[in-house]
Parts: sequence; C-alpha cells; structure tokens
Amino acid sequence: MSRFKFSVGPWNIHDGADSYGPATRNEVDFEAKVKKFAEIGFSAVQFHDDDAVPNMNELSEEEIKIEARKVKAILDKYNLSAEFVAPRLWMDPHTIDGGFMSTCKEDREFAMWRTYRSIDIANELGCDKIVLWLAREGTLCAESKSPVWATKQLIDAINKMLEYDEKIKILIEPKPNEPIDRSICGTIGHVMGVSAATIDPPRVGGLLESAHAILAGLDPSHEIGFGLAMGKLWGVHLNDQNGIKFDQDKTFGVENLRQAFNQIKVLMENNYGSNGEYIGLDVKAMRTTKNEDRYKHLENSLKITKALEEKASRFDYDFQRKCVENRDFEGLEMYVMNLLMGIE
Ligand SMILES: [Mn+2]
Repeated sequence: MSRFKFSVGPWNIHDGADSYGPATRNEVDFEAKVKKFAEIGFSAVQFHDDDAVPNMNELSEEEIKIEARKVKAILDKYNLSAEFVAPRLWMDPHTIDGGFMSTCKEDREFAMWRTYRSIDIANELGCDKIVLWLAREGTLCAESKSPVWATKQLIDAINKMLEYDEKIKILIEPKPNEPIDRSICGTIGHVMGVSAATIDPPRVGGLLESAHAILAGLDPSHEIGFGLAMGKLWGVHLNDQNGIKFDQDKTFGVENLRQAFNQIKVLMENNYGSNGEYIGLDVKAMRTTKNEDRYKHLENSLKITKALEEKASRFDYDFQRKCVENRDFEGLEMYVMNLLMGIE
C-alpha cells in the first residue's frame, strides 16, 4: 500500500510513432485506457484540453462544456478523478511560433481562447488545476524575440487566467528546451519568479518533471525540494532520462536509481500529497514495445515507485545523523548504496 495517489495521462499510452518513423502499435480507445488505468492502480487522469474535447477549435463554448461532461461521466464510471487540464498549444497551426509569447497578436488571442476553454473543461471535470507546459514559448532564432518582453507576456497571460476564474490554480511545468531552442521559463526557480510577479502568487505554482530537470542539468530531487520549500509544488511528472538529449520520458528510476530514490524520499519527508497532490507518472513505452505490453512501462513505474517508497521508509535517520556529525559522508553514501542494492 502506497501513501501516494497516482495519476497518468492518456498520452502515456501511445502508438509509438516518432519524428523518424510511423506507429508501431495500435491506437487505444480513450475509455479502454481509462478502464485499464483504474485496474492497475491509478486514481486520477491528466488531460490536455483536446484529450478531453477533440476538435475543440470547431466547437462553441457551450458545445465544449457538453463534450467535457461526457468525459466526466466516463471518469465517474471507473471511480477516477481528473487532476488537471493543460492547453495543448504546441500542436496547433495557430501557435507555430508559440502561444502566449507569439509575436502575432491573433495567435496570442487564440492561445488565451484555448486556455479559457481549458479552465471551462477543468470546471466540468471537477478539477482546479491548469498546467502550462510552455513547449513553443521561447526562441528558435535568439534575436527573434526579447526575453524580457516574452517573460512579461507570460505573466500577463497568467494574470488573465487568474481573473477569468477566481478558484483556478496555475501550475507551470518548466522545461529548458525542446521543442524550442531556448525556453523562457526553464526551471522551478523560474516558475517561482513568475509566480511572485503575478497578481495572485498563492494560486501560481509548479509541476516538476524529472526528465525536464535533468535536461536543465539539475537534480530533480533538488528541484522538487525547492518547490516544496516554497509551498508551491502542486504536481510532479516522475520519469527518467539518460543524459542531456531529447526528452525520453523513461520508466521512473531505470536510469538514475539513486536520484529516483531521493525524489521519493524528499516527497515523503515533506508530506507531499497531504493537500490532495498526485504523483503523476509521465512515462513513455519504448518504440519496440508490442501491443500486448503497452501498459508495462506504467506498471513498472508504479512498482519501482512503491519499492523506493519502502526503501525510503526504512532509511536510518539516526545513522545518517551520526555520519553527518562525524563528517563520514563516505559511510553515509555506502549505507545508501547498500540500502538500494538490498545488502543489509
Ligand atoms: Mn518529458
């Protein structure tokens, strides 16, 4: 039994297509995914706006709410909650050069329209969190945009969201690059700066993804710790990443087991989840994975998370204190290695 509640997105069951080749698995129907998520131990689903309401650009505001209610009925059927809604601005022809930071006024207005509709969808799904993954917000050509102007555009856009709905919370999911060359809000530290500059900082926080922190050259457990220290870590996307390359979204813990242990440990030490926060497992199956194994990366991430939770619950804080007092960090490090290797 885990102390945590877990969440997952429909995109975590994917057909395997990438930039260099076609699909390797069949598509899975939304309800079939949701049913399986509930079976394997998830209690909430994360949504892009158009995961909940496909083709939403062609629908009226009222039609969008009606479609969202149908999704809520599916969640209710399997006793799942919705964790958040994220406007998917990076896939749309209107936001080729970004949304909130686009140099085109019409594109910025479109980005706000989608974000307001995401808030409407969140209300229909019974959740109070909007996640901003700022995928194309930054520059491909460094001189094309002022980073000062772009940062202020982001703050203005968040202020409009806060004014649109007095209860909604905004979570920025920072990432330093990809698909953009240079992003504007790359780490949890940036998120805290943006939060402080808005009209309602208590409603603006962060969601930390392990792979994104590694891409920024940082340790995810310290990014998590920084957000927790500020009282503004309201979501996590635990996964893993082999070095600084394309965003891999590997099964949690498979590359950096000690880092994964420390992410779970810092979350446990600070009672993450006590305000209803979920552990999101934002993991992707390998392209070679067969249809029948398409949920294995999720099941494995859950197993590894729970195993690390068990290891962290046995962490010997008395021994740790003695090692620190004696400045025996070699001894402490070997203790952690033995704990992780199962050598008692
Ligand atoms: Mn990722």
